[in-house]
Amino acid sequence: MTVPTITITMVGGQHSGKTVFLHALYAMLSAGVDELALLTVDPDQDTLMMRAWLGMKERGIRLTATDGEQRKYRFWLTDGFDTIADLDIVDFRGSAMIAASGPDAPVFRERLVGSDCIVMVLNGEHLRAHLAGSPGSYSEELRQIGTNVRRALRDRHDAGRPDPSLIVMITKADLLHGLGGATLRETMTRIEQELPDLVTVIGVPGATVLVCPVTVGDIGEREDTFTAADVRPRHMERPLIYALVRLLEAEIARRTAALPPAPIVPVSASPPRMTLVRAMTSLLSAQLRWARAAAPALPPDLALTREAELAALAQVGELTTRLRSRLRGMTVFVDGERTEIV
Ligand SMILES: Nc1nc2c(ncn2[C@@H]2O[C@H](COP(=O)(O)OP(=O)(O)O)[C@@H](O)[C@H]2O)c(=O)[nH]1
Ligand SMILES: [Mg+2]
Repeated sequence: MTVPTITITMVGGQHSGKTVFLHALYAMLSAGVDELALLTVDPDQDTLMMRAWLGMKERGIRLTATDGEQRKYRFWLTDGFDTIADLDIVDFRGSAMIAASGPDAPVFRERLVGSDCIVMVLNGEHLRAHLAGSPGSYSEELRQIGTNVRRALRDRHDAGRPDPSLIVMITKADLLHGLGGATLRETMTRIEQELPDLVTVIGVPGATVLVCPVTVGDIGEREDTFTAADVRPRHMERPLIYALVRLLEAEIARRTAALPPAPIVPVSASPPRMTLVRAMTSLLSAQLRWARAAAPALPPDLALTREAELAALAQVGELTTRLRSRLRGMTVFVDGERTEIV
């Protein structure tokens, strides 16, 4: 059985923390965060990622820059023993978002259009400099991020595909701490006030954008050394959970609206039971069909009766509510207005 694939793409310049984020995310979630965990689809990828991560955590060796090819990652996201999604993430070079930069630029742009979730990666180190009064060169990187994402949103709209979820991830949040004597919370308030001007996508009518600061710990700036005790990743799982919740909420709404009418005489008194995996697969296969326009119609083993569809909706709804509660209090911009997830 194939669980829904969630395609996630990060948009950010070089050294913004994309590769370190992915490794920290995997290190945290391969050990599990409450009931959620990640498994690499390819066992070798687990070895490679953990080797690089432990080198950083235990020996203080920073990950080397991904200046070669883009790297593909494939993870199963599990909830207890249930597999709930198949995550497809590509770690591009920062230069891929610059149109004229070489062979990976067109691949990157096509990938963005096909993504269920776009993560705009804002470099906390550059944001700090920006806030401290030297806006300079970071503006150009921010502009490129905005242009790439707006182009992808327009292309998706033109193709009649559902909007991707949008996240502004602020990396290296540890470096924002203590800026000009301000607390991290005060600094974040200031950043949130300036964000609509810095990231123009936030102001696009109809856009909903999550703001998510993350950090791998107090590891300092690029030349600084650090110890294992300094490496303490925080909030890495949040972008992932948000992407999943948005996708599930949209699908639940779509499937609820498309439910066949209730029969005059109820078919069965109690809804049929099914595994979470089957519920997820059945409900989201339509979304899979969106992703692959040429794919055949819903396979017979996924077609559900009205009762079964209701049961699947309830089951996936419960999962969605549980995951959503982990995002409470986080900042989102809806149509450019700041609000919080309740
Ligand atoms: N202080 C601090 N530095 C970080 C953090 N995440 C990444 N870095 C550093 O930022 C630099 C660039 O990170 P990297 O993931 O390679 O960036 P990429 O080019 O976007 O993939 C490296 O020196 C990392 O050690 C963080 O949370 N805090
Ligand atoms: Mg990298």
